[in-house]
Amino acid sequence: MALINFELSVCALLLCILVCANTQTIHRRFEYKFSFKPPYLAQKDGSVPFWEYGGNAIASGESVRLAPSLRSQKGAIWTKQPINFDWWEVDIMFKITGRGRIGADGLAFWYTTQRGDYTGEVFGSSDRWNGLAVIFDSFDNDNKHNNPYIMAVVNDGTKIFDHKSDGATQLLSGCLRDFRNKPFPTRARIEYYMNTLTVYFHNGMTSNEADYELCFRAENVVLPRGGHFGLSAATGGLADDHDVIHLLTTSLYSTQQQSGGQQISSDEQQKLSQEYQEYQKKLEQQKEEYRKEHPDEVRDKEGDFDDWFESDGQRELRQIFQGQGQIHDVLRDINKKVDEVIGKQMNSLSMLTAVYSQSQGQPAQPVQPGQQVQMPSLPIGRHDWDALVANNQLMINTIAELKGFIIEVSRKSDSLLAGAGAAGGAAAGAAINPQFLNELRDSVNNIKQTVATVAQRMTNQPQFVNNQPLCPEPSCVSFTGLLVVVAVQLAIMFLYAMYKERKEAQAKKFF
Ligand SMILES: [Ca+2]
Ligand SMILES: [Ca+2]
Repeated sequence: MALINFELSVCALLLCILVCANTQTIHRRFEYKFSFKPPYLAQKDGSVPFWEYGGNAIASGESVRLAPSLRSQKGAIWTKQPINFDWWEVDIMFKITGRGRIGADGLAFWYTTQRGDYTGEVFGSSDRWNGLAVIFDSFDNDNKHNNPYIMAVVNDGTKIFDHKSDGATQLLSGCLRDFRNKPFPTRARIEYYMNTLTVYFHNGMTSNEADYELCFRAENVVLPRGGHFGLSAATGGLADDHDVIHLLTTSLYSTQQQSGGQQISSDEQQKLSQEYQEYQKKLEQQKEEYRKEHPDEVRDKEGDFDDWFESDGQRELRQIFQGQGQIHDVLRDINKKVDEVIGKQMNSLSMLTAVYSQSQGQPAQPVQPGQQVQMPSLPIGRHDWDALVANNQLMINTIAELKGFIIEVSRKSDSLLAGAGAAGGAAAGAAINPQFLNELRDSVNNIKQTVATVAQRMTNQPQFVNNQPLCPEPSCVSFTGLLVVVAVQLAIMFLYAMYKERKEAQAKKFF
């Protein structure tokens, strides 16, 4: 079996060389010596092939826990060998989880000339590193509410990382992304190709491979050659679990590199294809022998071709996932639109607040910077204002008239009472003549008419201006006036009844 495997890999390599020599695209090669992934990430003795780890890091078959959710933990994992290619792409799948609303400290990906110390000060690795750090900083040290943050920091081995400012002055570039407590593992793809560093981030809200988003791209990044890859994490007073599920490295080669570095002459090409043919013949022979020796196993192996075709269940599952992906896209669009609507509503609200403050005679609330609020024209127009003033004048005049009548009525009732009190008997009866009675009746009628006119005028006037009820001071006073008038009217009726009663008594005396 081992021989067949070896033959296969040699053939694959030869094929690759032949094919790649003629292609124009970027050549990619998976670097298994600089990668780890489940299952069997760690072997039975706990070691991870081609990697070494230390500090508080623990490796299992499924993941590497760089730092557990305990206070002041530090751990890291590093490649044993330095890399032997210039350009690369590293895909990291990780989970940072914790019970707290805030976590600490974070996780870092390294590409450095030397492996870091497991007791280092920067997210579980050494300070003054030479190379690149891509840091996933959970904790907001400078309290600027800008964490969790993803950033790249390039160091030449002299700089000390400034934790107090979360590296704000030292970072090459970065993006604000939440990577804690996500339903699916979060992922980062770090690409260094032709001195351009690009970081993509997958926020772990779906398991869809296509959901990577650009975090940042930085050009003219010069990193030292032949560095080590590493991952580290640390906790502080607050703590998260920092688990890395996989790290997959792919080396990248440009077409020029390929044609320049591995130029194959036509003779060599012929020779290689001859070798390839021979290997293939050998392989076929060996396969044939193997089939003769193990007829049962061979049938099983050939059955593996079924794996290339999907079953109904698999197809259904794939369709469900695709559907979910589409739903996710639609939701993202809706989310964007809802944000727009909320923005517009906020704008309207601030405008309304400004108008209300103005109508209350208070200065408008300060508008937040960047928020454009267009002030509308005055809510009460000149026309409304004129109507209001005219109405007030009318009220004042009516009240003056009413006052006059009330004084007159009061004077006459006073004289009536005085006459009745002083003379008495027949003398009192003589003092009250029918003319006076008529005058009294006219006065009462006048008051009634005036009150009716006022009531009519008030109903004819607009009650509301721009939805605000009109209740200026004079109109409120007129209501009190109305009450007074009613009271006076009652008094007059009472007096008249008294007067009538006396007259009747006098008449009885005469007869
Ligand atoms: Ca921090
Ligand atoms: Ca911060």
